[in-house]
Amino acid sequence: MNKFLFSFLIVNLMFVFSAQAQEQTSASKTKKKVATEVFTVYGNCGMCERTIEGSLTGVKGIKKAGWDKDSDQMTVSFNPTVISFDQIKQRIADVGYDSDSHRATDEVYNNLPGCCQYDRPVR
Ligand SMILES: [Cu+2]
Repeated sequence: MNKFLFSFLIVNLMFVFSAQAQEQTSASKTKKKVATEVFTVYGNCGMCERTIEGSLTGVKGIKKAGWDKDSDQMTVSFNPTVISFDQIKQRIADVGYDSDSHRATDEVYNNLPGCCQYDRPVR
């Protein structure tokens, strides 16, 4: 096991324990809200997948984020009291990817690797 993987596992473990502790202390208050949205994000390949998902990795309020390159479908589970659906789509646009409602700037799009310059939706 390499060092990176090991520290990654430790961080995950700590997260699980702190999440459990948090759940116990807030159990009497309101239940944790998690929303899940499925929407289209335009892209091409596995590299796009890493960039798109990477834009939400480690972001506060994001529980799960996965993009499927065959269907262009993005599935995000998040806590809407921490991050909005709009902010999520904006983060994806900020790394170069158009969604059904948010568009990347031409500058960021043009800086994507050639293989990742997907056909943009007509606007
Ligand atoms: Cu790509």
